[in-house]
Amino acid sequence: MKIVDAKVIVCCPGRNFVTLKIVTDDGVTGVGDATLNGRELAVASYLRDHLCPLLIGRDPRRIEDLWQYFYKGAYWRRGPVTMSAIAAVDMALWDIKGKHAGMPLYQLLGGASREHVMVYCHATGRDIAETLDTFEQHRAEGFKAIRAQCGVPGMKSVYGVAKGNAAYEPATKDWPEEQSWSTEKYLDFAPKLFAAVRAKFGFDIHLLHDVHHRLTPIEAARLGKSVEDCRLFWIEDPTPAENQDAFRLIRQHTVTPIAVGEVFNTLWDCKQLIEEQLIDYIRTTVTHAGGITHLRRIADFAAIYQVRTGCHGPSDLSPVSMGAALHFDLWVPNFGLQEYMGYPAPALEVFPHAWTFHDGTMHPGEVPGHGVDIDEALAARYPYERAYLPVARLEDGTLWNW
Ligand code: GCO
Ligand code: MG
Repeated sequence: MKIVDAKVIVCCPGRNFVTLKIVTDDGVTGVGDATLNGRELAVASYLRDHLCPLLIGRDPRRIEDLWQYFYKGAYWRRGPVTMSAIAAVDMALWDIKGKHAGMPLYQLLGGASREHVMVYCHATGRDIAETLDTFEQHRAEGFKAIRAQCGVPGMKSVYGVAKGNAAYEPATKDWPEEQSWSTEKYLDFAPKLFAAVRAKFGFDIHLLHDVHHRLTPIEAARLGKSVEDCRLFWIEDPTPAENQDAFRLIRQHTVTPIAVGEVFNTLWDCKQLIEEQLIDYIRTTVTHAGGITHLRRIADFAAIYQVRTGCHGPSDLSPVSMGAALHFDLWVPNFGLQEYMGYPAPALEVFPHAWTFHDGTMHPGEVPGHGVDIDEALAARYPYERAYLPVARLEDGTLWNW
């Protein structure tokens, strides 16, 4: 059995996605997601110019060996571009293996550890009243876990809040949006949002929140401590995590659970966070952290320290990544929660998928492989459009963490 074709498809059905499609000599195909929001073409080139030529003629069944070949063989290890490209190859090969075996991916991993996968969605609003309204809508849709984000009085814009009535989409066409940030205003306001959610909905629903890297460790400690009564499921990315030591300080002060890792690419980015039990949930994804092959290693390592998974699942990872993630989630013993932000309607048409949503949970389906494909003819009708993530500045103009 041999790989006879490997092609990269870049399309924009509502937002940009990079997809790798691998074809074998017996006609079986597999697809993988390689989307890196705002830097899509860098991964497309890494795949087209460097990995795809090396795939031709290889045995697609040797997933582990090809992973090691591309990881160790590049000499230049890690990083989001490299690891997203390797992930796309890995995801496509697992898809092919499942199709050959006639089994859904979760069966190849070891079978289901649960009946279904609990997912969380986003409730956002310009003010508390609007956020409570969207929270209520999502609760009515069946969600058992909801993330709350809200505009902050005195700040023009803030992470996680959509403009107008559109669904939240951080990337803007042609040029990065400049947002402003005030830690003082945010820290004064955020506890009021969580208290309002608990006052209205009680404690019988999981409440989450994303700080999106904006605080220093001591500020994050203060936030976690001040909202303990609201019993959040997690606070996400309270401070940037390049310096893993920083989380020790947060841990000394608060028992609010912490989720980190959507920007991580390998186990090395979170080794200390996990080993020292400085976090509770690891958010690495199939796409950005080297595919099923590497994500499984991260999860197994995390399990030893009772850290659970909480995979990133934004609309800027393609439905292919979502499909693979749901198989992983159904299997992984130390599953915590899966993010499901949803997709623009055209994206769901371009990527036919087997997954289903019911009552706040998802299931990857029983189709062999990961159950997500790409309609290439339809994809061709949505050409790439350059887009960037925003940047954040403090009120005096200093560039801050977005
Ligand atoms: C999340 C994330 C996203 C990211 C986005 C960047 O928790 O879902 O923080 O909103 O900002 O995926 O591409
Ligand atoms: Mg996040």
